[in-house]
This record gives sequence, C-alpha cells and structure tokens, in this order.
Amino acid sequence: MKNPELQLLIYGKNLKGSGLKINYPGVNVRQVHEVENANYLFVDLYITPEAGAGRFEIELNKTVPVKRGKTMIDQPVKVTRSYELKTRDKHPQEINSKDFVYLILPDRFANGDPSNDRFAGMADSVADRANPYLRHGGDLPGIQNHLDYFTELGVIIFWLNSVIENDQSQTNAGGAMRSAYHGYDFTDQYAVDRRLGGNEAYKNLIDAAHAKGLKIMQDAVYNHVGINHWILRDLPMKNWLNQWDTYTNTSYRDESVFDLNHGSVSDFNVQQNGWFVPFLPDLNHHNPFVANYLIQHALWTVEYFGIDGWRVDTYQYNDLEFMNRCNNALLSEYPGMFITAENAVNTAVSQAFFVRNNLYLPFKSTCPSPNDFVFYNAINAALNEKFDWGSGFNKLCTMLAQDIVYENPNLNLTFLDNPDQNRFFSVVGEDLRKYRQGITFC
Ligand SMILES: [Ca+2]
Ligand SMILES: [Ca+2]
Repeated sequence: MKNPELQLLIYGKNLKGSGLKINYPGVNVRQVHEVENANYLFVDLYITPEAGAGRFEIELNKTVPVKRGKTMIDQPVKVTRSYELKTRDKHPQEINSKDFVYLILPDRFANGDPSNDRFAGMADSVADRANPYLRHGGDLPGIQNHLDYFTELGVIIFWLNSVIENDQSQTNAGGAMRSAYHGYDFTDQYAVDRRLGGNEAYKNLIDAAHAKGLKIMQDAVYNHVGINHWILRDLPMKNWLNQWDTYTNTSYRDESVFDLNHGSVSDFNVQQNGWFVPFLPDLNHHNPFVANYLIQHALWTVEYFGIDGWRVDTYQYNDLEFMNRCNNALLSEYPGMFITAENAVNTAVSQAFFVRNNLYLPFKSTCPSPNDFVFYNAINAALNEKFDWGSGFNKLCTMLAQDIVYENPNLNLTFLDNPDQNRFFSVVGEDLRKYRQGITFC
C-alpha cells in the first residue's frame, strides 16, 4: 500500500500491561496504545516495502499473579494472534456516467441457497416470504445465478444494498415487527452476513461479475452501527460513540451543517452527533481509533473483495473532515475511484456542499459525486406536475442550470429510485411513456 501505516485492534481478556513482539521482515511495531478498557490494545505497525506476503504471529507476554499454596507468585502468560499480509491482486475499474447502475436488495432478489435463510444462533432467525417486513432468504449466490440477465438488460454496475452482517433483532416500527433485511445496521464490519452467503460468496459473486464485464459498487455506512455490534458489548472507550446524557436523535436537517450565516452550534451538534434512530448508535469520528477502524475497513474491502466504487450512506451526518480523510485514503491508493454521497436534500447548494464544488467556502469536500436527489425531484416534477412558468418541466430546466455549483456535474449519480423512494413506475402512475422519458432524462 502507498500508506505504510496499519493500526491493529487486538481484543482479549485483560491485555493491559502486555509486552508485544512481532518477528517478521518489514513489519515494525511503532506504538502500542492501551485504552480505557483493559481488554483492548491498539497497535501501530509500519509496513516497509520489504514486507512480503505471509503470515506472522503477534506475541503478547505478561505476568499474572497466581496462587501457589499459600503464596502468590508471578506467572508468565503468553498469548499469540495470527495475522496475514496478503498479495495485492485487486484493481478497481473506472466508473463513469455512461455506466447503467442496477440496485439490488440482496435479501429480496433471488434465493440461491435455501440452507442459509436462517441461523438459530442469530438475533433474528426468521425468514418468511409471506411477510413484507421480514427477511425473505435472498442471497449473493441468487444474484450470481442471474448475471446473464443483467448483461442482457445492459447493466454495467451492480449497486448492492449493504451486505455486511446485520445480526440485529427485529424492531417494532410503524406498528409492525421489522427485520434489518436492508443491511444498514452493521454488527461486524469484517463479515458479510451469513444469510447472504458470507465473505466467500461475496468474493465469488464479484469475481464472476468482473469476468462478465460488470462492476460492483458497495454501500458504506460510516455514521452509525447496529446496536448489536460486537464492539458495543464491551466498548474500548466511552467516547467510541457520541454519547448524550439523555437520548438525542439527529434533527435530519442538512441546513444545520452548511448554514454558515445563520446556523447555531447547538443545531449543528444535534444534527451531527444525535443518533439516527435509537437502535443505530452514532460513531464518534473525532476519536482517532474509530476513524482508523472505519478508514482501514474501507481499504480492506477494496483489497479483499475487489469492489470498484463506493456509495456512502447518510453522508451529511458524518464528521466531514473525517469523511475527507476517508475519501483521501481511498483516492490515494486508488486514484480516480468513484465515491458517491447519499444526501436526501432539496437544493443544489446543499447537495454541492457535501461534494467537490465551485463554492467559495472554508470547507471543501473531497467526495467526487453526489447521489443526485435534486435531479430526482426535478424529474418527478417534470413528469407529474402541470407545465407552467415555475412548475413541471421548467423545474428540470432550472435545476440543470444550477449544475454550475458542482466541480464535475457529469459525475453526479442520477437515479429514478433508490432504497428509500417508491418505485419510479409507481411514481409516474404506471405510465410507460413517462417511465421511458424518465430513463431518457437519467
Ligand atoms: Ca438463502
Ligand atoms: Ca453522526
């Protein structure tokens, strides 16, 4: 990697006070951080170009007092963990505005392996196709079985709703029990959900898709994790999360982030550090260990699975300096990589603030592309409102003229629907002419 630094999180019972040894050419231990919780060590490594692929042992040594007869003696204890440096063999492909993106909700597309539909040990062990709020058993092998279907449609990019493990209980929302089948409640960043087929199935799908000339865009969530995330059961430090004395929800108001003239610090803090919902705790990006954990996971994902682009969920709720660090880490290793930010906003200025733009403001985002919600709203107006001076098709013209605020509007990810919108065919009253016109605008 261009960046020679790597921070390992080591978890185990009472690791505090351990000596740490690694004996592997090119791998140097820079610093061992002890934190509030004695069960964690954060280890800074420096990997020189001489380090070859291979496996090495991390050796932890400490002495613990044990009782021998009537006296206490210090007994040496050694714990080892194995770590592997892999050969780099993945190369993200370029994504541009010519590529047709097809969004798949993996749980709902095709069930390629009924044996993985449910696992008794998971917090939600139900799969029931008759219930629209619960899991249906769809998985990554199911998608892989249909690759020819996509190439026949002219699809170039798959965008999968997040495939990362969501070992969350069902939640009661809107009067119904609901599963986290959508994938946005991460409980272990380094595991693809077993019900989708796990890490190997994701690797296999991506390799097979690449072999057919398809590309993969992955959904990323940096703002929050699911409340069943393994690390929440034994937090490394209290400020791993943005904690409040009493529960505080984000306001969801994007204006609080960019309103430099009239905004208040209080509104900004609530928007940024309030929780998305009570079961999605907000991560504290000002904690450097949290920031490293998330950034390294993004790099690992590209290297391990070979994804080609990122769609970043709930972008406006993240600390934006952290997001720049994360974007820059990816763009430094993979120049030109496509990263697109989700912000369900209503104005071009707001949308532009969160990406590379032509605005003269003290903060400059390094995210190359927005999911173009402003364009989406304008298409709906163009196809569904009465044509007049300020309505209908004129809204689309007005909106397109505002593309001057983006550094490169051709990177805007235009769309007709997404995981949070009604299906576009319904939005245009199931009128096939309007549907075709919408596709043409996109
Ligand atoms: Ca299945
Ligand atoms: Ca936040």
